[in-house]
Amino acid sequence: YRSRDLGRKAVDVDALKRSFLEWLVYSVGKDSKTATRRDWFASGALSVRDRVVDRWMDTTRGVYASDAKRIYYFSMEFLIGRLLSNNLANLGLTDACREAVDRLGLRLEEVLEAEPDPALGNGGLGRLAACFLDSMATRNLPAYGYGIRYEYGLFEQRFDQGWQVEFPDNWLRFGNPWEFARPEVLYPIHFHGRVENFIDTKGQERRRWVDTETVHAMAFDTPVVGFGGETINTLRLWSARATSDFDFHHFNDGDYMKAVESKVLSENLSRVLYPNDATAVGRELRFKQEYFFTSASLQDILRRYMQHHQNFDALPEKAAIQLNDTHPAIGIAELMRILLDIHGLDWDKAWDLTRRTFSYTNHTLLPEALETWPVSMLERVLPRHMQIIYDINARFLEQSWGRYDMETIRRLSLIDENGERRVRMGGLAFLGSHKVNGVSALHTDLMKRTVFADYHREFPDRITNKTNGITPRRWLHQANPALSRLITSRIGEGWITDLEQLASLRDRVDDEVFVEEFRRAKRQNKKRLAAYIARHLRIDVDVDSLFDVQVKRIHEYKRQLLNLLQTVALYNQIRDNPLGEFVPVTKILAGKAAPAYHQAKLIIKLANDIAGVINNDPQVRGRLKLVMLPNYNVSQAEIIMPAADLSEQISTAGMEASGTGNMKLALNGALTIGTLDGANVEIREHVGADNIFIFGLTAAEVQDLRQGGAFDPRQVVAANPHLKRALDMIATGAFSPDDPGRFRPIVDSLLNGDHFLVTADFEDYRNAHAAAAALYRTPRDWAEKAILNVAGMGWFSSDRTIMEYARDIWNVSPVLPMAGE
Ligand code: DL6
Repeated sequence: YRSRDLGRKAVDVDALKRSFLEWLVYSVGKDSKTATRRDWFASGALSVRDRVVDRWMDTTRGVYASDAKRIYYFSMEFLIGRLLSNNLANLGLTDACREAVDRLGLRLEEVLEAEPDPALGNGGLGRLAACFLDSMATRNLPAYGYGIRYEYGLFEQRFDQGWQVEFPDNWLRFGNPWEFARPEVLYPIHFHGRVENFIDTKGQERRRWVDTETVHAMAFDTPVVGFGGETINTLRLWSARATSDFDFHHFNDGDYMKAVESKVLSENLSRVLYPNDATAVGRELRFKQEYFFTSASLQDILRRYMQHHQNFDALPEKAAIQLNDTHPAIGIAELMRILLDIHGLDWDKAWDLTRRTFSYTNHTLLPEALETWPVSMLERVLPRHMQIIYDINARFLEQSWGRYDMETIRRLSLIDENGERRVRMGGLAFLGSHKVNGVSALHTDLMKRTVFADYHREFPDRITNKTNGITPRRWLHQANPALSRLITSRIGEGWITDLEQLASLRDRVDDEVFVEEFRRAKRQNKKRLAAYIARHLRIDVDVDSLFDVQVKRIHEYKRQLLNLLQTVALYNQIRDNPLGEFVPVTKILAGKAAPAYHQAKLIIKLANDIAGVINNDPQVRGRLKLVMLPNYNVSQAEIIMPAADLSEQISTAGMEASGTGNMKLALNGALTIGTLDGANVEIREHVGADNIFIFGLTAAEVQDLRQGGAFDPRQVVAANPHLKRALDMIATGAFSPDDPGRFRPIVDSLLNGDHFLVTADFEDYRNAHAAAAALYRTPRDWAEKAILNVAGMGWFSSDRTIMEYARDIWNVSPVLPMAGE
């Protein structure tokens, strides 16, 4: 197999330029005089797509020929980010394309920035899925991503007088040059109806789901380009289409409007991504979305499997289905239904095949995020699946009678009987999977000891840890060209696909030239971010100040509030000591709040109000700035991560399952200030305890403090003058003179209980900040630790994570593409 060329299409500068022009004229329908940047992006994307297709087919051919076991990654979210820059980088075509674009009189950056950022995810879970796609393709694993082609992605966030306002993200408005529509790949998805019992020809009692309402799922395929362009996998997203018979009787009745209305309603299934992160949604449409894409994907998988097989015996040897959280967990009941009702397998056989095929990743322990669905809704929307869930439950609990007390059995049951009866999707995912994994060592340990303790006792080998990772292609090679070039100049480019090679940078900390160049790269990235901030917010920030970054969803457990309180305390210190020598600090925050999460939105307003006061206070004289950037997304993250000096990972210990922003920042040479939570624990092990600022309560201490009942935030506040003053200012309107009581709910939440223990960790956090500032005074020492962070982060490549999944959960091996004739 020829690994360096990209198929039949030439990749030299002239050919690329010709291709750009051809697409522009004959497909976009413009000439170069009238073309907009968006037009150039479209023709560029189509030109690059051309250079992917031959390889894509080679990949498919290789997998078909070997009938290898495939990975199917089921996820409600794929937060893939822009593709043109990523695909160019992975194909090694960035320089040629830059030159071609240059000859057309354009700048490559302008073309890249014209691409809408596909926001088909909320945050960590969706971005992890995207990093995994990149790693699976790069490691030649035969893998498909399956999800939903939302017409509207995550909302666009703007600030109106400091308040978050949401705008629809109509990302497909100008078309999507990357996708291939597959109108022929169409599956019926059924809802509602009723279940009939009947006796089949063999005299067996069987069930049949009838009188359903049907929607079609139509496939759209996006090629997933592995690094080097050797393997090109597929992301298959489903779009809802009304079936032609859907509105048939309305048409017949002459009710045209009603017919159109029902068509529109049925197509709502793939209309919009629910903008919730770490909270279960609880809406029927959401549940239907979950079933919609899971059922379509299973039908697709079984169709593919049946091309090579006469029965289902080998299914678990040919298909590994990974459930990205419980969102697709209804797939377990769906596969059971298909095997039992359509193919007539007996229960034990069907259950054995199902369990060996599925595995499940848990991403959160937050009780509000654990999905449960009302039994009454399931009975109405998927009556046959509800029966199957009852059967799974009955067979499982049968083994528990006599061995456990009633309380334990109640906890083990798939049906939560407290109040309205509800199906526990975590339980279903656990029972229907052969492996269940957490996403960091601490998280997995807590899974065993808390939410899944009862199941873990029953199935002690099922839970396994797979600490998250990030793709070095997007998050270092592509996002940070300055540092990438420096690294490659010293150790070669092997690190791009073998990130552990970064370890050899440890030997460079005494190499003054290297250290100097490292600092220069960071400064260049800080300049780029400063320009971005100036462009978007008209705030000038000092490039030599300490860039202190907290970027992630706004959530009380992530404790942006702790950061803001420390900011106010620092502000007070500066004002109290007008002649004091302070390390200049630029605090940079970004993140979206779920539209119905009022406290989180109030925190955004507080950040903006504090920024308004601090940034305009002449007493501060540029020693402290606070920047809250609107509309945090993957593209913005690519500018922020390389520019950070300090990475804020300050969640209440035990609450952040893993975090992956923590990895992106450390890999780009930021020092972490953080709690011993999620993957921070492992980051400390890898970068060394001397190179990270750890503070605060541990997960065990958090648990003790909460259970002890003696924690009194008012006492803590009263005893800490810095904290008290900051809180008083917020409470009395120092930052909101137009509405002094605005932030009362925030202050009250801290004084009355402080569930997230912000006050408990405040002083330790402030001291950790003082230590960071002290270190920053000696740039050489800071740089050394930053280099040691980069050098220590190799293990956090998603290539490592994905190969662990492949070995321990999926039992899947790499497959090489096969060249066609
Ligand atoms: O595993 C990916 C990511 C973790 O890094 C975060 O710590 C965790 O909060 C996040 N979870 C979600 C929402 N979960 N649900 N359901 O995004 O997963």
